[in-house]
Amino acid sequence: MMPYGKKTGFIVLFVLGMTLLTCRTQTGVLNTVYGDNLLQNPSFEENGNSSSAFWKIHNYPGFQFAKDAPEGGGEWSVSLPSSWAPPTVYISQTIPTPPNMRDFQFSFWANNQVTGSYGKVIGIYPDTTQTLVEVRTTAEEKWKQYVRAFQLPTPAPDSLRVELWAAPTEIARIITLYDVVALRGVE
Ligand SMILES: [Ca+2]
Repeated sequence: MMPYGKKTGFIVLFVLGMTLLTCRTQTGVLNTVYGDNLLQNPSFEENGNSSSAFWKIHNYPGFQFAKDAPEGGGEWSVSLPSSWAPPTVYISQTIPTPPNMRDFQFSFWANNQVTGSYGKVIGIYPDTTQTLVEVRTTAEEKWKQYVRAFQLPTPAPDSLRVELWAAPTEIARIITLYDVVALRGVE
């Protein structure tokens, strides 16, 4: 019969081994499918308060938030009003292009009353810019997630700018809510 100490040691080692195996599998899934979100403040909030940190607001002095968010999006979202065509109101965040990354996934949640608001990723070169992906939303009047994959052109741009635009419309007081914006490298 196996001595008590040796048996306990075997069980401890077995459990430890299984735990390590499980952790490695979970990490492997995270690493091989999608990397971490490259954007800062993707949910427009910090410690339960709304926040525009890391985002640049264009042509909208009365920047607002809505206490409305999709599942997993905390409490707040950003609220952009419609403007007459061509649209002028948008927010953006620019990041340096990560080295050795070519394939990306761009995703966001939107809740809007009219079709036409859109998110896009722009590649920025020293003397020009290029739209890499543009995702138009549909009129849902409820939260919907939009996901799109794209690949960097060659040569790769110096930086990437994520833009979220309000819809162009003549109807007053139409707003688009955005939340949980993500730009991830696909490995
Ligand atoms: Ca949020």
